[in-house]
Amino acid sequence: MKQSWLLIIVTLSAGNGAGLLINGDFEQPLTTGWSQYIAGPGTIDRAVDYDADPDYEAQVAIYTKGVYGKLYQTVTIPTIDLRFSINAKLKAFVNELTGHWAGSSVSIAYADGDGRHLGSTRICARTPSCPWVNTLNHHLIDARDTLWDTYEFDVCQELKNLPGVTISAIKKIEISLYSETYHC
Ligand SMILES: [Ca+2]
Repeated sequence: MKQSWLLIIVTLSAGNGAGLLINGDFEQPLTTGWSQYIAGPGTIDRAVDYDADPDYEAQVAIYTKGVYGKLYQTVTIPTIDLRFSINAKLKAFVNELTGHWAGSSVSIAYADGDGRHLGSTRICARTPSCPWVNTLNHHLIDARDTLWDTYEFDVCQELKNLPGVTISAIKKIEISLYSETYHC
């Protein structure tokens, strides 16, 4: 079994259009701007042929049970007046539904000045038993399909979906590309 997500480009930009992420188009090695963690069998890499265009895409792919992988970057934000945009392909599969689940996501975590997560928006593909749910602090946006799609929103508008988050406390945003499986 394999589940994965792929990403062409991720941007987080201020009102003046200035980008806040380093290497959000993955044209430089993943060690530029990004950190990564993977527990168990899986792959975090970049390649030009995950999509037909000539540019690079990044991938996090997880192959077996009880594993997660994460490619992430944290930025200090000057304001929540930000525009978030990704072009991503999200997939999650399990071989057997009972007792097994998988989820793949691009997560935007809202954090305080010490990096503590206050809540998140998660654009995701998930199998039926995946425990990711909407709460006052977490908002899920289901992937439209398993094709390349663009997802974008204004952060200040999106925060209306997260009534549990104290907006004035948000000082940082962590963008992560995250896949997780359980007993697959
Ligand atoms: Ca490409």
